[in-house]
Amino acid sequence: MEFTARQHQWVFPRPAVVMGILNVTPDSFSDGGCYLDPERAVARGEELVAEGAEVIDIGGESTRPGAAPVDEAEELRRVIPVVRALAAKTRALISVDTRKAGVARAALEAGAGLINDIEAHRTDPELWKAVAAAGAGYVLMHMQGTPGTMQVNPQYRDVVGEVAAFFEERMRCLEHSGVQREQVLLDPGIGFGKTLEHNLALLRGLRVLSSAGRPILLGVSRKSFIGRLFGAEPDQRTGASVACALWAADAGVGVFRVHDVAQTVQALRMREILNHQTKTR
Ligand code: HH2
Repeated sequence: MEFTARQHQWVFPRPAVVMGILNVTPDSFSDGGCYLDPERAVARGEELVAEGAEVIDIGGESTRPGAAPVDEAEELRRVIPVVRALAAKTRALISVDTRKAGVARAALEAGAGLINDIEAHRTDPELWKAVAAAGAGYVLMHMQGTPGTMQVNPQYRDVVGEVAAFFEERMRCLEHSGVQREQVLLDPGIGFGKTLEHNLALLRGLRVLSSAGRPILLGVSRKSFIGRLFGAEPDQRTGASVACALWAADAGVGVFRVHDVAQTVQALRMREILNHQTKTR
C-alpha cells in the first residue's frame, strides 16, 4: 500500500513511521509553552529527527477540550517560520496540524508536505484544494463535535463501525476534490469526542479500521484517557503510550503521532526485530 506526500513516498508494510509532536502553542496539554520561541522549536524539531522521527507535526493551535480558538494571523506567525526552518534543515516530512486553509496553503509554500486536519475539512472546502494542488499528504481524522464541546456527552451506537463509515464517506468527498487515495492517512481521533470506553473500543477495533485499504495514523500519546486509567500526569504516561503503540502495530497501524519519540522508536524497532521485520545489522 502506497502513501505519497510530495517527494516522500512510503510503501507499507514497512518499519513503523514515528511522527514527533511539536506544539508551538502556549496551551497544549503536554508541551504547551515549551516551544513558543521559534529557535527553541526548531532545535526541538531537529532533536525529534535525531531520535528517529520521520515526520514532525507542527501545531499552532491547541485542540484539547475547551481550548481557546486561535486566529489565522497568530497561527501563521507561530507556525510558518518553524516550518520553513525545519524544511530547510532536515529531511523529515514536515506536517502541519491545522484546520485553516490559509495556514495549510502558507505551510505548503514554506515546505510542508503533509496537512494534519483534525476537522476533516468540514468547515472550509479550500483546504482540500490546497492539498490536491500541492500533491501533499493528508491526515483524515475522525472527531465527533468540535474541540470546544466534543467531550460534553459523546454518543455512539457502534463507535468502530461509525468511524469506519465516516472514513468511507469522507474519502469519497476527498477524491471529488482531487485528493488521491494515495495521499491519505486515516486517524480514528482518539480522545476527540470519545469517552474512555469509546477510546478503548477503537483501540481494540483497530484491525477493522486498518483493513480499509489506507494506512492508519494513531495519536494516543500521553492522552487523558491514560491519565484516567492510571491517575498519571501527562509526562508520566509514556509507558501506557508506548504499550498502545505496540498493540496498535500488531493490529496493522503504520504511523504513530507521539511526544516520546526515542522511547517509541526503540520499542517499535524491538518489536520489528522480534518479528524479523527489521535486520539487526
Ligand atoms: N491529537 C492531538 C492533536 N492533533 N492530530 C491527529 N491526526 N491525531 C491526534 O490524535 C491528534 C492530533 C492532541 O494532542 P497534542 O497536540 O499533544 O495536544 P494539543 O491539542 O493540546 O496541542
